[in-house]
Amino acid sequence: TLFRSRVAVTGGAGQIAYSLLFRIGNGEVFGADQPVILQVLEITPAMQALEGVLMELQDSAQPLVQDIIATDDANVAFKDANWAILVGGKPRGPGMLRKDLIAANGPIFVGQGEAINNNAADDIRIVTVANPCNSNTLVAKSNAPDVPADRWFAMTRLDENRAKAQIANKAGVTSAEVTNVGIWGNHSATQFPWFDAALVGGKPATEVIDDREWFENDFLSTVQQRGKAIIEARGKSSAASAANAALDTIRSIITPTPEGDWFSAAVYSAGNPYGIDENLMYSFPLRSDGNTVSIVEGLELSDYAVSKAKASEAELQEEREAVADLL
Ligand code: NAX
Repeated sequence: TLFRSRVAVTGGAGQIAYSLLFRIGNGEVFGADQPVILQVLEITPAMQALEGVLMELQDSAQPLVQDIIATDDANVAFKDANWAILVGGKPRGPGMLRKDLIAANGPIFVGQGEAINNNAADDIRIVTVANPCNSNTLVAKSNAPDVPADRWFAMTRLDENRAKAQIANKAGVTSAEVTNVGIWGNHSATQFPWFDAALVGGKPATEVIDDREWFENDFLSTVQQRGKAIIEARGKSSAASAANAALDTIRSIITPTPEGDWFSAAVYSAGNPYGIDENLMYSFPLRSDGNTVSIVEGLELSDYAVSKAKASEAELQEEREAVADLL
């Protein structure tokens, strides 16, 4: 069946969108036969740059793209949208603390939450990329009371993909062989890329790579600090890999998860079976039946893993404090 999706993307003139928009237009996410309408939001000063991106989108002549709407009005961007990919936000400036970034971005997500609430289609689902993505999503969600809690996702898939790549590299296999990696907590340096249940070619990763020291030190810090390493190498933050992870996230949400495996994204934590604070956007291992996404139950966490998961929870609680007046 044809399902014409209206896909709203914010931050359309930015570097992630420069990869994301074209790949959505290619049919990589919603299907090679599924038409899409792109609804792209920018701030007024970036509308000229966005115009250039639109010209390039037109010049790509992608058969699935039925229409492209460019706007600086969130009510227009989210009108009847089936998906909203929230990429736009204020970047972290020099000397800016995480707390300052949260405070600077909070108000943006109040307005976007309201605009989603008032305009989006009934089946709207939201994936937030813009940092701090967990707390931005919490703010937007709090300002969109009519949108069910299970529609909101904040992206930790790039972290998952980075973790898989590190394990694959160490084991000398391709990433496709690595499954059951889970990201717990915040998309930040406190995230916990959980490796205890990870499999390499179906065997425990911790047996294939018999080096706990590596997992707890090099692996953990490489994944946690990867964003920074890319900025140092490239002079700009990760963009193509971030767009790729956003597409992976959507694909995982709308596709039944392979038997026994899981994927990660931050979801609203109410009712989670792991004793995490119930009012956070917190990343857990998830499964989808192709429509509904749920937290994987019954995973056994070591004391070490619990302490890591709790540390990230504590950071998210602090972030929530910083935006308390917007919730
Ligand atoms: P850019 O600075 O290149 O683009 C951001 C765009 O957002 C700009 O064009 C800006 O004008 C626009 N914007 C700002 N406020 C807006 C608003 N209120 N409405 C609509 N658009 C608005 O950043 P880019 O490299 O594309 O990164 C975008 C976001 O992704 C950043 O917040 C970044 O921190 C975050 N990331 C998140 C990742 C994740 O794994 N969750 C990884 C990659 C990336 O760092």
